[in-house]
Order: sequence, then structure tokens, then C-alpha cells
Amino acid sequence: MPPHNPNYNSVPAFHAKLATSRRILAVCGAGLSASSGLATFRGAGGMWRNYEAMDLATPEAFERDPGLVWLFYAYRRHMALQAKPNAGHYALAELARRNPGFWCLSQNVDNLHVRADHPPSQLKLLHGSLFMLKCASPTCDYQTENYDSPLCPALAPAAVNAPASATEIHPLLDPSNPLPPLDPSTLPHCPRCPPNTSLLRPGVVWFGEPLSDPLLTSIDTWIEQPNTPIDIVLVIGTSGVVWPAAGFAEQARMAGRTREEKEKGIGASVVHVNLEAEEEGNLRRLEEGDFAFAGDAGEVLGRLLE
Ligand code: BV8
Repeated sequence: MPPHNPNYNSVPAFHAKLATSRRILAVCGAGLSASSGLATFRGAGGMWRNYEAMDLATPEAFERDPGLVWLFYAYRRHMALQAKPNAGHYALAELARRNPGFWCLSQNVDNLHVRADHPPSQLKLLHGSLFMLKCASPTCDYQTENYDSPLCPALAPAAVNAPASATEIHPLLDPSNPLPPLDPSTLPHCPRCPPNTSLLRPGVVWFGEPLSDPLLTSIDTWIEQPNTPIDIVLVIGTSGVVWPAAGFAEQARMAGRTREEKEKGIGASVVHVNLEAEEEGNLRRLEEGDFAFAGDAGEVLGRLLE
């Protein structure tokens, strides 16, 4: 039996640490939105179980079958619009208002942080948004915000017969019952390009696509501010398998530390908030001063950041 970690599920110990913390970074994943009823990607309830992420969230998939990829995103837009921000989103937004030294990095594209009024200068959406559309042509920089659902008549089926629970796959996307490909001419097109020449695509970062350079630079500059180490890194509802997002927590842990601190491994307190956080399992490797809270991200953050 691994030694009991005194910081496991200990809200008072976390509150004591929070009271003396000035620089805080949060890295959020799909588990935060699961508290709002949206499907995650992997693990229990992951929507990818019927499709590999690579089948639907890559430029190659869009090239191969833009209709299937658009049905997938139309369905996720529909579910995200039906969902509401949860206590976790509001707690993070409130923390940002209280503490200008707090930044929130989110892998989520569902717009729930924005709908919770998170201060925009302290929120970095690493993978874009379901509600940004952009021209699929590499030579056109047209992009626009759009909250219509359905986005166009051809995608209306993705917004009906949606399963009650976001963790079931939409019948339209069931690979055992493939749809005939949609006619690309019925999909949304770029209004700036000549008619019917270029499709619009979701304004998200697909696998194999780089994250925005200015965004990555701004995050690196914030993390690496000299002589102002980060005190707390909140790792919320993420499996930590997608890069470069998965690397920020470790970078933040040791940034700004002296050589001696680095040699002794003295860094920020990493706070894991995950449904599957258990002391005997993946969080056994908690470093000195880390915390782990097992439970629903919305509920746990509501208590931790009240
Ligand atoms: C890049 C937007 C370089 C789209 C997403 C092979 C080929 C190509 C690339 C790669 C490759 N191998 C590795 C790579 C790199 C790749 C990568 O990391 N792949 C992984 C799969 C190994 N990364 C990239 O491709 C990135 N780009 O590397 O570019 C480059 C440079 C220059 C030039 C060209 C290229 C781009 C990655 C971005 C991909 N886009 N999203 C969309 O959403 O459709 S990623 C997608 O997964 C989501 O954004 C999601 O956030 C992200 C990570 O998943 P999680 O959020 O962690 O969700 P998950 O389901 O995994 O886990 C949920 C967790 O919550 C679990 O731990 C669960 O226990 C917990 N949980 C569940 N419920 C709750 C809960 N916790 C609390 N409460 C609950 N209620």
C-alpha cells in the first residue's frame, strides 16, 4: 500500500497553499466539460471509442470526407450549445477576476469558459473553438464566429436524433452504419473565395496541425517570467496525452526556480483534479507538496476555489 499522501483530497491543505499563492496556471481538458454533460475523448464515456481521433480530427479526414467530419463537428456544436458552463468554469473565471496572476489554458473547444465570462486576457484556448469557422484554403485567411445550429440544411441531421447522453455516439457517426458521403456542394463555403471553390472548416486545431505560434509564444513568456516562479499548477480533467498541451504543467512546475530548488525538485504544487484520480493509481507519483482530488471537476473546483 503506497504511503498515504496527506494532500490527497485535503481541501484545507489546498486552501492554505492557495492563500499564499500569487502565480497560478490551470491546464483544462475534456473532463471539465464532462461536468456539463459533454463527452470526453478517451476513457469512460469517451466519444472516440467508435472512431479513432485520427479518423475525424485531422486535415486528411476532412480532405477525404468533409461531410462526415462536418457531421461530427455539427453534432458537437449542437451538444455544446445545449450544455451550460458548470461550477468549475465559473470558479476558474472568478479566480481570474480575483487574481491577475492566474492564467487558464484550455484544450476544450466548446466555448463554455467564454460563456462563464472568464476574463479573455487570462484564458488561452489552445485548440481553437467549435464556433470559429475558417476557409479551408491555405491561401485564404477568412474566418468568422458562428453559432448557428444547424449550420446549413445538409448538416441538420446532426442536430436531431442526438442521443440523450453525450457519451453515446450519434447514429449518423456510427461506423457500423456508414452514411453515404454528403455532396460537398451542400456544405458551408467560404464567402470570400469564388463561389463553390473552397469549403469552410471548423476553426479548431486538428491532429498534425501546429498550434498558433503567437499563442505558444505568449504562454511560454508568461510561464518563464524570470524570478517569479509559479506557485500552483491546476491539472483539471485531462488525460494528458495530447501534445504540446500535455507539456505545460511540467514546464510550469519548475519555471523560474533557482538552480538549488531545481536540484532539490522544489517546484510548484501540482493539483490533479480528475474523476479517476486515486492514490493507489496514476497519482501515486505525487511529488512532495502536490495535491490530488478525485471527483467531478465541476464539483471539486466549486469547493476548492470558493
Ligand atoms: C502538433 C481539437 C506539430 C479538435 C484537439 C502522430 C501524427 C500527428 C501528430 C502526432 C502524432 N503523434 C503525436 C502527435 C502529436 C499530437 C498528439 O499529441 N497526439 C496524441 C494523440 C499522441 N499533437 C498534435 O498533433 C498537435 N499538433 O503536434 O503539431 C506540428 C508542428 C509544426 C507543423 C506541423 C505540425 C495538435 C493537437 C491538437 C488536437 N486537437 N482538439 C477537436 O476537439 O475535435 S485534441 C483533443 O484531445 C481535445 O482538444 C482534448 O482536449 C484533447 C485532449 O484530451 P483530454 O482533454 O485530456 O480529454 P480525454 O478524454 O483524453 O481525458 C479526459 C480526462 O478527464 C480523463 O483523464 C478522465 O478521467 C477525466 N474525466 C472524465 N470525466 C471527468 C473527468 N475529470 C473530472 N471530472 C469529470 N466529470
